[in-house]
Amino acid sequence: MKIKCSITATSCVFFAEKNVLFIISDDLRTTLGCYGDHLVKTPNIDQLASRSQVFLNAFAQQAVCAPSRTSMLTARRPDTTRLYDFYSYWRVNAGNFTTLPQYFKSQGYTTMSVGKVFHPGIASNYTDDYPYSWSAPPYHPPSFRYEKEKVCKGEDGALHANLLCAVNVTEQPGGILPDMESASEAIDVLRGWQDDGPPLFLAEYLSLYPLDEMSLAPDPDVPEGLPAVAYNPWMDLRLREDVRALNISFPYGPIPKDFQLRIRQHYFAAVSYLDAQVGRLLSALDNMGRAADTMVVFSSDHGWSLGEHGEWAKYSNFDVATRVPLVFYVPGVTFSPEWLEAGSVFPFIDVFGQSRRKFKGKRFLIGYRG
Ligand SMILES: [Ca+2]
Repeated sequence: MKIKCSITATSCVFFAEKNVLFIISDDLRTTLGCYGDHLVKTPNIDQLASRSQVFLNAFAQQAVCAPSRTSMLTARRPDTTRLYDFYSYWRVNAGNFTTLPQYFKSQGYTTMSVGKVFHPGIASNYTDDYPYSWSAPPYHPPSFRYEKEKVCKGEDGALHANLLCAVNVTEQPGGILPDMESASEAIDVLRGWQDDGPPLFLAEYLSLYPLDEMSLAPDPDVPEGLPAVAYNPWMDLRLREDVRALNISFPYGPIPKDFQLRIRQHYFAAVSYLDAQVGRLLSALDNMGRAADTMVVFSSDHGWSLGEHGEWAKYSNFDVATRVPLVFYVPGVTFSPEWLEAGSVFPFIDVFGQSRRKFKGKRFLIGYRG
């Protein structure tokens, strides 16, 4: 079987010389236990990292989804793909470049895409570059259509399009969320795993991060003398109803401190939720007996500022916005299932049921401090 699967926050590409499971998250900075973060709880990604080579200095070409993903998938910089925004397709606008999945496909692999691998829309010709890159039409989770809808229950009991949006999943349209649908589809592609699924209350993930334990970014102020061109005024946050209601001055803010703490809390909760989706996928892979013949790559399209330098979200060139996790699990190279005395390679770890733990790779010790 030649399968290739990626799951982004959450998407799936598969590639059996070795299968390749390529997981590319969205907007995920290196706020992960395996990158030395002491606060965030990411046991499943840390477990993967403990069996992998972890690259500590990986950076996106640009802290924007479409140029970063197009650059990585064509192995060309944005000044070659001529894409710095979301509004053109490289085969038309820059050159008929072969993509990474297209190369695998040309070598006889079946390549499949679940969720957001290419940036959707005109940047990938409204097809996610199918049929050039993929053996079957890419899967997009139906519930993604509600991304910008009013689905967040506010303190007034009404629904809003908020930034802070920890939801009860059963109350969401369709009773599901896009990452859950993508992870389930990816598992279906992997086949056969009886899946119990993660907890259904995203608000539960907030409980992992009590507000009184949150702190501001260590450098929360806009640097003195910062050239205006180096600053991005985080418009994607300002357009959200709850942020708009704060009437924050443009362009530098700042966001009130109590709201900053809540943004950080919600981001960490979202990272733990992502970790659960990655855990579901990896344990499904393992339960199928494919952990010994499948490479797993885990990365992100760019980072996300959480108040450092007075910045939020993506777009800027600060390292928190451009640095990404990059993890390669290569069976027989970074780890071999025979090295385990017993048990699974990727058992699912419930973040709610575990105390802090350390993972040690047999050959590649990672920088995790519990
Ligand atoms: Ca992104």
